[in-house]
Amino acid sequence: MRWLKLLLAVALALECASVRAENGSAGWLRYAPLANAQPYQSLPAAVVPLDRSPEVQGAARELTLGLSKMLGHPVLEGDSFSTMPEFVIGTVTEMEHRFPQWKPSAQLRPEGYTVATVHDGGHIYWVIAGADVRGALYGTFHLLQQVAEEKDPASFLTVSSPAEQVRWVDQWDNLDGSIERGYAGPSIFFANGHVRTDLTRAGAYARLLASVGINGCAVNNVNADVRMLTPEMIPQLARIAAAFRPWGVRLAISVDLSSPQAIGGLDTYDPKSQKVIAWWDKKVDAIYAQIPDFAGFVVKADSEGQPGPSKYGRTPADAANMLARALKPHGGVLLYRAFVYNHHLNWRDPKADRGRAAYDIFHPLDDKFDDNVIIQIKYGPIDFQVREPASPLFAGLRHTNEAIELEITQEYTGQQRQLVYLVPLWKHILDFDMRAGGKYTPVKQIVEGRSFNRPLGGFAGVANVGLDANWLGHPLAMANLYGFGRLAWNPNLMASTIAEDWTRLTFGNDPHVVSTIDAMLLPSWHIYEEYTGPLGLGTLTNILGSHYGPDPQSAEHNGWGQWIRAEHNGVGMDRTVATGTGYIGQYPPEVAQRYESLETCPDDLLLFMHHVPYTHRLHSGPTVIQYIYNVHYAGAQGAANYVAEWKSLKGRIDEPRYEHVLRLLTYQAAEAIVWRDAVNDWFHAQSGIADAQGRVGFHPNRIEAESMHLDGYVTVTATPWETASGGKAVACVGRMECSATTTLTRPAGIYTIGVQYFDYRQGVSIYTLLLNDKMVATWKADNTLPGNSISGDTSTRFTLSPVELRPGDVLKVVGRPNGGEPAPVDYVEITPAPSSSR
Ligand code: GCW
Repeated sequence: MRWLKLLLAVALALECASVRAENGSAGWLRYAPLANAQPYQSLPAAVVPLDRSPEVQGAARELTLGLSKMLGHPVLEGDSFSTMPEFVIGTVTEMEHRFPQWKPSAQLRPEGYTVATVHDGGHIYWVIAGADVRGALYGTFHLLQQVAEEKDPASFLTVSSPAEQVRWVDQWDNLDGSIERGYAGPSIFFANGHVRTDLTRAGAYARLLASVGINGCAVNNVNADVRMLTPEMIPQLARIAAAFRPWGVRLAISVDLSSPQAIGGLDTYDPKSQKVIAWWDKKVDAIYAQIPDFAGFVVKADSEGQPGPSKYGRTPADAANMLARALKPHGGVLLYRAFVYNHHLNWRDPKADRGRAAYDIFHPLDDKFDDNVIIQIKYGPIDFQVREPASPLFAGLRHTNEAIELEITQEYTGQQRQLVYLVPLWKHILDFDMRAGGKYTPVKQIVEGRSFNRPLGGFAGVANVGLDANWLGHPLAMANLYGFGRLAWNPNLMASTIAEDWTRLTFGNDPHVVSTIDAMLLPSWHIYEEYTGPLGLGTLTNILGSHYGPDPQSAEHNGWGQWIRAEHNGVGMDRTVATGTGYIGQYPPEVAQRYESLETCPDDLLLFMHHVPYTHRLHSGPTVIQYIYNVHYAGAQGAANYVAEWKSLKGRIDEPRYEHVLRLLTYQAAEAIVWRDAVNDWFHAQSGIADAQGRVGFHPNRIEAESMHLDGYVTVTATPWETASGGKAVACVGRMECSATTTLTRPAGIYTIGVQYFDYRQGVSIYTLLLNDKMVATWKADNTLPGNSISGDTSTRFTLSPVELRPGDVLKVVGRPNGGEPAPVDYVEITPAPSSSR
């Protein structure tokens, strides 16, 4: 017995230590044992579900599981006749029946909940009552999260209703299991043209989504596969719907408008054709026969090569209404994406402007859409750039339902290899006051349906989680998925509140951990903007390929319309009404006036709205060109600081997640330097204006590989040139091994040696660093970066510190190519080691 007690104590102590190894699969639902469970000992130790719905049954299971784990004593399911204190979960109606003297303290909207205490028969019951069964589930998760954050039990008592009705995530999963713009492994839903047999992860995903109030998920790519609607697929989709159902997440799918022709054997897909209409009606009936709670369709049409109504001279309203009418009798909704534009624009035409497209196409159709159609609008007029203004279409539709589309997957914001907490960006857009009709009309209230009195509205977030254990690849990226759900429920929450909640749930309540991680999350959007594309330029990434590394030139001279119009004298898109594309005129007058004038246009959108000389002075003081240089240095420094900040957490969080994040942040710090130098060098070349602080193009600590003594290595040019230091690098082609050697001249001292090299997606080259013929380091180029060439997509750094160096020391980099990767090297950088590392 003594032994047993001892064992138990040891097990509990191990369990209590916040440093248990974790792989991130639990997300923010870890239910880690509380450091001090004392304040919660008075909570009931039994849970009673009042109905048999899967949602309420699931809620009861979740509560018993979560509380048992956190409080360290068993919490069990009770029975409804017990007179012991209990948690009671159900709908308001059921609760009023059980406790006739009780009423919710405020009116709940659908899916809302209240958590309250009821005194009955001398006992205190904790009531979790939903407006409906989903509400009861959301209330349960709310309570669990309050406990996990060690909040005062008095704060558990609340009344809460969702602001938005449609709170969906979209997944861009393909039937072959790949995910468009997914950065965390293959699809959790599909493989080899079918729905996966094992849908465990789909259920686990729905649980995470439910815990932040998400109520729908469109599971396949908006570039939809016509096979989604084949008779064989529908029962497979029904299995996903079944995995979602206990968590109140309704299944939706994206559809291809040409399906009646592509798989239906019709000779047309004209939305006005009677046979096409009949085809869709029948198809929708067939879906509902197997998936009675099916949520609806998402449609991408006439966009980036997708078929659409324009083929028959029909409008988006014709197509949307046709589908909406098929869905309507079953209670389904139709989300039609406003991301419709011509990607063959004429770059030479100064009036051409992709930014105008959504408004130009959809504004004239306002009041033509049925009431179960929702227009799904990307937050900005271009495409999820690091900064854009709020889309003018939000104020351009006043008789049409609207949803905002946000991108949780970090397509243009570092692809989950870099830390970018996107909630502040989303908040910035949601809080933006469009001044429609001269009134306070922030985007958040428009999509809520409040501003223009619409029956429906909401949020759609492109999430793209994958089979990676931790869902999104970067452990810190989960703050974005979490934050999306929280904002869709309540867009008035502050970014800092969301960050703190997420951090506590994900890494525990140690105040140093919480304050450190929050201090990293909160400025990270701005830092990323600084070292990529400031002043409204957009991300300045390679828009023709990976959307990852720097490549400002790729924006120009093509039909995609992400132009920045940088030339020798100036930069920026002139979108004014007076002299430009007229885009600014799409905003309500007060906003338009602010953007139109250089006097009032905010600096952070200046180059989105205006073309100005590089010497134009910003409101904040510096010239445009000097600002570009400055913030690239500031941003890269900001990214470098993350590493030190994170290191202060060693031992305070579990080792696997600590190490994983550290690796990513170390990589990010180096990638920020690649961005800094590429963008600055490119603007330097364009403008011919020197950096007033003498930094750009001047790197006294660098030794370029091409200037070293080369054995086997040959000099090659990077594409684009600015992504290698000095435009050049060396590659080992046709040899087993190559080397680059240099004799150092730096004064004796303690240094950090950085070797900048290129790590292709393919191949695992091996590098060795020798000092005076003695090996000091060796590493493998085994990262999976998005490219197979010498560019900013693949540039990366190996760092060794501290190293003692003397003048005359001989430093040699040896590269062994592998699998088509020629062990390329850009430069070696030797900087004094920080005193802390010595
Ligand atoms: O941002 C672009 C992406 C495409 C995507 C498209 C869209 C699914 O690069 O991959 O296609 O937007 O939103 O439809």
